[in-house]
Amino acid sequence: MKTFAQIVAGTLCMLACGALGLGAAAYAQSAPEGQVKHAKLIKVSARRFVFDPRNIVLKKGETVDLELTTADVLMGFNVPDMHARSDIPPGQVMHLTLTPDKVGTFTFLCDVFCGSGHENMDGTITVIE
Ligand SMILES: [Cu+2]
Repeated sequence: MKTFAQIVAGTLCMLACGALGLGAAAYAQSAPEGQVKHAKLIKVSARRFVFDPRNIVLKKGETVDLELTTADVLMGFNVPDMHARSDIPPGQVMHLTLTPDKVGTFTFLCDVFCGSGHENMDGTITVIE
């Protein structure tokens, strides 16, 4: 039988886990190449200190597979509002699956320091209805 303390702890955990889920604007999943299928592919290439493309338009509820590569050094691709990120190691093709569930404009950025200019390495994801 559960003690009162165990029940309280379990309830608090459920509340905390629920709170973590709120505020995310997408379901996100990072996976090695070859594991993502049936999603629209969008190629995003990084190099010091830009992403190409810098503006990505997605449809709410439509799953996309972002194919991430870097032309030079290790980069990070991070969409804080969607709780989504992936490293982009040189010579590798990374995949980040997103299913946006909120309309709006969300910033993505490089979160691995890659030199002076790194601070300005960002772009936007615009989610439309
Ligand atoms: Cu960087």
